[in-house]
Amino acid sequence: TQQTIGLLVMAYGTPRHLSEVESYYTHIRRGRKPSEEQLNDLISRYEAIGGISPLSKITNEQAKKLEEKLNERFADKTFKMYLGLKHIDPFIEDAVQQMKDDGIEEAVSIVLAPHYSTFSIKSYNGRAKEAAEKIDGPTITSVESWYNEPKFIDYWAQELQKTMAEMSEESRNNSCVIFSAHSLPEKILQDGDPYPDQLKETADLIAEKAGIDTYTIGWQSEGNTPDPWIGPDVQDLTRDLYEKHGYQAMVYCPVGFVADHLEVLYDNDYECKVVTDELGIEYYRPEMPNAKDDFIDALATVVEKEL
Ligand code: FEC
Repeated sequence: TQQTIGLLVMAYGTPRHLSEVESYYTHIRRGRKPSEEQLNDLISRYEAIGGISPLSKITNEQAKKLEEKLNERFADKTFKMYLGLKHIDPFIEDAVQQMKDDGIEEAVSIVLAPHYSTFSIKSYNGRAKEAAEKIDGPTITSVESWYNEPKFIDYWAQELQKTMAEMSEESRNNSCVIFSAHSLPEKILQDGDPYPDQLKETADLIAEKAGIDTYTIGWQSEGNTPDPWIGPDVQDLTRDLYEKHGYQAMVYCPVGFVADHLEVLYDNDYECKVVTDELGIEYYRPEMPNAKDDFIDALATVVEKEL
């Protein structure tokens, strides 16, 4: 008989309607309600990208296609996908419960974010395992990171080359690529968190593959808290690079994310563009992986290697 394996796909989650923004934001803030001002600020950012984030639809599509791709690859196994979100339903714990209810004994999990950090991947995987232990649920094998998967590197190298090909020769010769990920509080660095090194390695691999010499890494979307966050922030970095080198074009590659969502559509496409417009230089941002076949193929390869 065919073995059925649970495929637990975990992702950040996003409100599906503006009415869900408050509970979502409260969950991100670990139960503390945002102030009226903070809430309105977040709502206005969602409104600025068209009313609500496309992330929910994209995450569902990515997860569904990954399940299909794995089922095509393995003749002797059946993968059944369960979506588990960090900050909105279906929560990670709901997905684990559903696997148990469906009689799943073995599962493999992957987070739709490439780089490992104690603040991100560790918390997703920890919640999944804890939930499974509590209910004597499935045994879960977790992918810890996939920031250097060659097919993932190829995806970005190709998109970056496409973007470079759209530029005039003069702009191309006067451009700088900024590879970025979500910033995290600086305190993670004290315990040797691998997050910044992994971002650097992703950047080096993509740049090498794409034949890019002028690039750097930066951090974006930092939270609204009093602690210091890892920098340089991409907006400050843009100004700095322009002042020092006079680049005529900036190419933003938010490789710490995998979809079009608020942190890319607003923090890059609006906020970084405000800076490039002010400096009178060109703004470029290659297409995000979303549910494109090459990217899903990369994720399937990552899961396959874990089995
Ligand atoms: O709705 C959308 O389209 C965007 C969804 C979204 C993604 C995302 C990814 C990451 N975050 C990470 C860490 C933090 C930390 C804080 C934090 C705050 C927010 C807020 C919103 C939000 N994040 Fe997020 N993040 C997304 C959305 N994030 C909204 C709250 C308002 C704001 O600060 O802008 C700070 C929490 C605190 O207050 O203590 C830390 C990391 C990632 C990338 C990895 C992953 O996807 O898990 C890390 C997508």
